[in-house]
Amino acid sequence: MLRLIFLGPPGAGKGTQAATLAESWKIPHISTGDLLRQAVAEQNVLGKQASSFMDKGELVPDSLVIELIRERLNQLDCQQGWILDGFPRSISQAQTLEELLQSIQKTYDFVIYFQVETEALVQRMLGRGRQDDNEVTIRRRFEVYQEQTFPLIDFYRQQGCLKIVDGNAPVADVTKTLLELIALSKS
Ligand code: B4P
Repeated sequence: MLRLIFLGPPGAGKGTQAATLAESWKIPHISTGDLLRQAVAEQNVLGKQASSFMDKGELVPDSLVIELIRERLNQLDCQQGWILDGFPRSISQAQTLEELLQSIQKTYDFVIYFQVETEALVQRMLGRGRQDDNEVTIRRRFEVYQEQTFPLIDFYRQQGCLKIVDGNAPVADVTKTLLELIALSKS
């Protein structure tokens, strides 16, 4: 059983690492970014509401994202754990998650904060070439991160569950560090 929250700036490697760890632990990788992009691709009601926020680099409104995550965490495959990638992204989302987990009598093992230098982040995202990876949107995503997501580092530090990982290292090295952290916490 493993429940993790991945926190970090845009392009920090949360999705990259979550995919690898989820596969080795056989647990779902729950990325709000991926779920939202899927809704946009399907052109469903949620996707139509979310796309304008995503294209501008803004956070999608809590009312939409929270419902999405509530439904996902209640699915059967989440019984054995999960990795939350990109949620929560604000103090209000973190508080909602605490309430949600309490209501289903679950908690998370710890929160991993991926620390990466800003210049490296910009280069990574420009190299990735997703629809929201243009320079204007990237700049706005960093501002939104500083304003709304960065305060979560203190929020989780105060709860004593924050682990900081150097996300500047090569992908395989970051994975190794994460696996060591998990092994240590389970020993
Ligand atoms: P996300 O999909 O979460 O996008 P991200 O933060 O840019 O991605 P991530 O950190 O996972 O980077 P990745 O591994 O791909 O969010 C997109 C948008 O969705 C948001 O702007 C927002 O609008 C909306 N949204 C999502 N969640 C929300 C929420 N909770 N509330 C409201 N709105 C929400 O890595 C990036 C690149 O770096 C890749 O190309 C990868 O190959 C490379 N890379 C990774 N690790 C590396 C390493 N160690 N070294 C070198 N390169 C590396």
